[in-house]
Amino acid sequence: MLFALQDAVAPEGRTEFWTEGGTMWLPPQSSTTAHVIDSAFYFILWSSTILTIGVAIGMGWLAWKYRRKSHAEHPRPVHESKWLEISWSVIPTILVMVVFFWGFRAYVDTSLAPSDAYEIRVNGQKWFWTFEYPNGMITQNEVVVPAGQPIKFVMSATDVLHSFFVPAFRIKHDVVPNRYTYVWFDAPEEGVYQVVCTEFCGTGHSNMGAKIRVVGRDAFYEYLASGGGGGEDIPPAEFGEELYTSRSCNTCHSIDGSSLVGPTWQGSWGAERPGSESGVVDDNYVRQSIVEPGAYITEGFPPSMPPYDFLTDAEIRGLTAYIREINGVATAADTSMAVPEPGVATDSIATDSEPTQ
Ligand code: HEC
Ligand SMILES: [Cu+2]
Repeated sequence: MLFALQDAVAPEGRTEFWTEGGTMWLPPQSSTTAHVIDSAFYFILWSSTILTIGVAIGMGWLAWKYRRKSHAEHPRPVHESKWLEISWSVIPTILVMVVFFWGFRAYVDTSLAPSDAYEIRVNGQKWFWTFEYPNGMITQNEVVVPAGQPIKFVMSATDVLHSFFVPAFRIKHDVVPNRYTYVWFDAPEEGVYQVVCTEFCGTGHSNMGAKIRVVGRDAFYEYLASGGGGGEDIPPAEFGEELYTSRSCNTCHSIDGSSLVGPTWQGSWGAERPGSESGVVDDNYVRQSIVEPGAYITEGFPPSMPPYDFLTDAEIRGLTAYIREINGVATAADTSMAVPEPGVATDSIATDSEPTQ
């Protein structure tokens, strides 16, 4: 059973998860509010540790001291001790009040986003995360944000309950269909931070991760202006291979012949699709399947593919080239640079010749 569950996720499409740095207990504190959460955690951890050890030692000592020493011995009745009773009521009350105010402060700090926070919409779906910027740009499983700027995520889900957790930022919140929930953070350091889904949401749950890339302000605006695109400097089929994971096609389409939520791409090129406009899997069929999946439903599969109408032409071209490549029918244009660098002859890229300079 366990193996069957693992097999349901294409192995080549597995998300890498990692943590770096931090202490034995916790990952590094990479947001401005992380230390409030940690200090409350450490206070509870150490006061519980001290109390537990104290109670255990006291218990052992009393058990030893008041053990029955002979059969003739009769225990004397114990009378109340006011001081003892007051202290075991008052000390724990003080402790829990400290924990309450400490925790409340951490809660308020992490729940109320500053009013100048930059808003990004987040959508959770089996089994990937989609991010939408204020300018309409959409990315999957990766979101780029500026360092030193409060960022507010307005989150919702398409299908079932998910939970958005960024360990290094100490933020975590349920992501629910038909309702908005929020998290915010301010990450002062540039770097890459792991997001995990921490609510069991189906077979692909353990593979439902995303990365938050915190970059400098200039790099961020450059990224926004570029539309998050890329793909200009690699062959289309290679770009398509990247998109296969970064756009989460891999959560539903395998390339090894196994059926996931959607049909496998292995052997699909040129396959007959009776009733569709072109009748076979070709350029137009793939484009329509991506942009308007509801227009034709492949027999035997649910109509559960989300429309990817926000992909650029270059991205659709890349994905189509990639599908051709894994079917062994890639064209020369699929596997070579579409736009040669200025001043470089195309065949010097195609062959392995030494750079002439
Ligand atoms: C949530 C699951 C899901 C995701 C994510 C998904 N698809 Fe699909 N896809 C499906 C399902 C289910 C079908 C079959 C039903 C249909 O035709 O809409 C399908 C059908 C297709 C087909 C037609 C396949 C055939 O053999 O007839 C293509 C091509 C396709 N998807 C491409 C993509 C691309 C490219 C991506 C990523 C950008 C993607 N899909 C992401 C679920 C998904
Ligand atoms: Cu999930």
